[in-house]
Amino acid sequence: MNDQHPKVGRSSSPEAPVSPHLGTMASPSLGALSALLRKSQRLVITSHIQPDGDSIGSSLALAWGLEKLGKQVRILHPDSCPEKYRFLDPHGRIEVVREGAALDLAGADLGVLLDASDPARVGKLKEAFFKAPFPKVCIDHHVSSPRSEFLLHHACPKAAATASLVLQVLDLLQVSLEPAIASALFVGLSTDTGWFRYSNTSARVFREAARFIQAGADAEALFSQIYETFSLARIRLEGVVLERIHSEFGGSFLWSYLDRRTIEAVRVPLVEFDGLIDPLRTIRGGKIMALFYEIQPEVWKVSFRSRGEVDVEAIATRLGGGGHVKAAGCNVKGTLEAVEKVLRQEVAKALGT
Ligand SMILES: [Mn+2]
Repeated sequence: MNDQHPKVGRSSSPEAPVSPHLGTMASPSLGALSALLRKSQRLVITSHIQPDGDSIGSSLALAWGLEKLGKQVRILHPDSCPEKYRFLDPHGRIEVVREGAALDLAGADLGVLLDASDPARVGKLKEAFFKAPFPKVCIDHHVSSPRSEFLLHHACPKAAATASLVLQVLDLLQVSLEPAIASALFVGLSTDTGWFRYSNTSARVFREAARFIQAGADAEALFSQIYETFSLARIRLEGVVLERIHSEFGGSFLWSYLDRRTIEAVRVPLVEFDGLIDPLRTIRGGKIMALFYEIQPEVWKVSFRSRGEVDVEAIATRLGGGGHVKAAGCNVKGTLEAVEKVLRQEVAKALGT
């Protein structure tokens, strides 16, 4: 699930001034980062576990852009690409690292982490990437404090997607958008904004989207690839989620669950669970939405969404997870009843009841 995605409220501060060349004015730190990218020759790009449209699109677009400048680029991801995004990478440029596999990264001269900053978020790549001798940079749009692991850490929570930041980098590097790059970035931007519906969908997002379309991204085809290619099993699983919706606190708290037995019976891989919570967000009166699914016996991954003022990040953080005000997640151990109980207490606090 895209729990780590900002679906933050619209910023009240004015947007950065628009420059005709760059589309948007890049920050000095992105300038320094781009200069470092330009100087480097052999780069390793990585991103977070449970890859989403933004991590995949941003990784591919940056790699292709850097290759246009004659650089050698490897993309290493800790988890495999969900089926719906495979079309973006027909030649298998993204290498998925196997557990315990030996990785020779000695020849690289720069590591780039995209769409995350916490080393724990790169899963099984953590050791290989962070212990490698090359300097590391980070390009991310999540709220985070500066981290010593990075020579340069560009965290821009105002950006709707990492794809927006990669666009700025490519502009600074004067890499022109070609259809494949534009499509990959369009996927990052469109999926992180819930196809231009979430509150992070700013005017700037539409300006960037317009550039991607202009450069050859086909919005209809991309939409169809991402949102209209579910397996029958995945849709049936959504049926189970819908059937099990519980409504509590006068309809303010809506939740559903998928237990181990159900998950094993349907044979839908966890990577395809993305979006299962979305229908809960569409119910009138809902303030906090939660979907819990049992990823291991008595270990539940809980995804939260909020509508209105409730901060679900605060709930997730108290339970050892994190995320954003409107989308967050955590893991909770115990029986379904125990998890429900914990959640109910937290929701009661958050709703002030
Ligand atoms: Mn993102």
